[in-house]
Amino acid sequence: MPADPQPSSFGALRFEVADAIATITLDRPLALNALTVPLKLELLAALRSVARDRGVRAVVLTGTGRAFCAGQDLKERLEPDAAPLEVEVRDRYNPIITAMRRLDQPIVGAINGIAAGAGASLAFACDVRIAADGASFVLAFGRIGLVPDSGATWFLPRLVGPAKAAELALLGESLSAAEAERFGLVARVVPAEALGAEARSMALRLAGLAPLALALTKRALERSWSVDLERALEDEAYGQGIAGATADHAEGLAAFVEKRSPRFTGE
Ligand code: T3D
Repeated sequence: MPADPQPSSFGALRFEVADAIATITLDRPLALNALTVPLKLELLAALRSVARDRGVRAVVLTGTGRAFCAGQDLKERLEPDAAPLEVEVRDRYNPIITAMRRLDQPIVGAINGIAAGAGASLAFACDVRIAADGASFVLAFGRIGLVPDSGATWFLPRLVGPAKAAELALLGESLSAAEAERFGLVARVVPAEALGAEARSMALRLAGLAPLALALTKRALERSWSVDLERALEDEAYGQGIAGATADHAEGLAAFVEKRSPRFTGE
């Protein structure tokens, strides 16, 4: 497996950090931001860069042009030296999804257009999603004789419920942004021209919160799917012990009493 490229060498992806927000933009608009091997490596490198950077407090993931991401680049897949499917999924897709879910910082998915196949999976792996009014989600895997991957079978039932998940996964029907909002898959739908500002505004709100509390909350929500109530209660108590010992908690209390906005530092 080639070494991870450095952020400065990114070619099919734009990676910018400003105001404590990292913006990762899939940038192959002519191919609807379909995922090639280099793009997957760039995406993983960007996520790892964010994981190392305590100055980044929230992430926005989006795409250039009329699509969020059309999933695997199917033309690349036809190349004679393409890796076997199982290897590609295990070695290149799964680490991206794992990196997204293990990231301490919250990820806002700014779903600017169609999210198909593994592109939909990327959207599902974000912590919250805001969709442009023309966006849609389609588990296109079945249309080419494949099974949903990159976490789609795990995320979708949890996000929209088992019945809708089965319908979307088996029939491969498209889910509009409005329907996605109705099923709770996206937090809100906004006009396309407002998407960037809305996503940035949500990321800024998240960036202003206490980073450790957010990271612990992400983990607790994730773990809640695989533990019983007693374990979840114990996890919450444990998390509260850690969060309660931070300077940020003291700052939150002081700000409340002094009737001012808290300034969280991550300490
Ligand atoms: O390694 C592995 O294979 C395992 C992992 C699999 C994970 C997966 O993601 S499998 C699912 C892969 N994705 C798809 O099956 C979606 C394929 N694309 C489409 O079905 C349609 O393009 C869309 C429904 C997304 C959009 O349709 P439409 O009509 O709006 O656009 P279009 O004309 O089909 O596409 C515009 C261009 O983007 C076109 O290029 P061209 O002909 O003008 O040069 C098209 O070929 C290109 N494009 C779109 N999707 C892909 C793509 N090129 C490569 N790969 C794509 N996935």
